[in-house]
Amino acid sequence: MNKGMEFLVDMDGVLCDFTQGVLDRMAEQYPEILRLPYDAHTEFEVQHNYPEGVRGKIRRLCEQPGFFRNLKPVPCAIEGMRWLIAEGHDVRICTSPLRQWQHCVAEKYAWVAEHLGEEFVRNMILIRDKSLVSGAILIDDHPEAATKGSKQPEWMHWLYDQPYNRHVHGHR
Ligand code: T3P
Ligand code: MG
Repeated sequence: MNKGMEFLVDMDGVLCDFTQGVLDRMAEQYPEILRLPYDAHTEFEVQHNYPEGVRGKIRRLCEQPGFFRNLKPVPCAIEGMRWLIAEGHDVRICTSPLRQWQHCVAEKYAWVAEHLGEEFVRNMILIRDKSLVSGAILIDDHPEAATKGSKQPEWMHWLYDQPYNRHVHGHR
């Protein structure tokens, strides 16, 4: 019998450094926009940390080809995944594609193949409503991950620390 627990692990903001990916593209493409330090990003969507006039430009950076493919792993995240797997847990990735899915979907698969191995790609669930997925624990950086879906989720939300979720009650 499998002694492990069913873990669902989010990608952006947990395994892949989405915010830094946007900051790097801002530096290259819009050096005139003043970039905030990483920890000053207190709004979940990166563009909402910036003045209204530049939000559209910032939002579209993550729709560009190569954005998701080239995100850097969050420090220790890959090691953490390998540890959970080695401990005998049932580990799946549960990530939402952008509505602008054209590059994002295939690039998320390619990212996992590179960082966790081709075999692990079969453990990926791409879905916008994570409340529909079964599992014991969802590790996710979204402050409202447990309440924004259409159903009461089966899983417990473990909030992955990021500057934009430190206001959440019970955050440690
Ligand atoms: P994930 O479910 O892997 O966290 O919205 C689609 C994905 O993009 C979703 O991925 C969240 C992520 N995302 C951010 O993390 N920050 C943003 O500002 C935007 C626009 C998306
Ligand atoms: Mg996320």
